[in-house]
Amino acid sequence: MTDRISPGLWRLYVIIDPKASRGRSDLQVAAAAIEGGADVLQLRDKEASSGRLYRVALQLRRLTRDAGIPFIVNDRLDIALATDADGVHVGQTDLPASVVREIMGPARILGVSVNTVEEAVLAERDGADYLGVGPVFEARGTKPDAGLPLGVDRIARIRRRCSLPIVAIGGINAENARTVREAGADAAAVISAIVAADDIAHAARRLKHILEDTGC
Ligand code: TZP
Ligand code: MG
Repeated sequence: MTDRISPGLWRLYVIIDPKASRGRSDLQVAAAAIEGGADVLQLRDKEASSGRLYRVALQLRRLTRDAGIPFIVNDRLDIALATDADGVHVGQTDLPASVVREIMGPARILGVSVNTVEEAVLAERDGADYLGVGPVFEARGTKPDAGLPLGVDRIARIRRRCSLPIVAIGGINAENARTVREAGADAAAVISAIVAADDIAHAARRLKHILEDTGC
């Protein structure tokens, strides 16, 4: 694991998803995102074989360790443990958060996707370290099964009921990033606005400034 800042201090959470990366390698995209100021990196690949996912995760593990930022694996606790990732991120249809916490112990980071206040309260009880809240805006281009946008009001409602750090996700870009911070999110998780950009490092840097400047 990496010496790490706590999730509440994250601002820019970059998700590496090869389906959105326009043919560039996961390693190349990750390196550029880190150059642009990513505070944490997640690997999300819904199609790779376990073997391929493991190899890519190992590469990103080395890269993030050298950069001194946390590395999170989406969905797959086995890959997270096998590569000594800092944590894992699960959704409502993945392995239950309480089970993930029990298997992986207290030291690694557990992120849980929630859509409602009720799910947020349960995730907190089950041992989550942060909540992924979304889709805040339209995100079906990147996540076909994402529901309708929740809007920033949902962030504010969850903020009032839970003390865990909130990572907003879904359709976040340089135009709307400020609004998620103003609604109470600590960080924004971004796929396409960064990994599909012509200049990934520049896109990351721009978003990072916006998220930091909000000063909430
Ligand atoms: N979970 C909710 S929306 C989403 C995920 C993984 C996709 C976010 O991708 P983008 O391209 O930043 O909208
Ligand atoms: Mg999942």
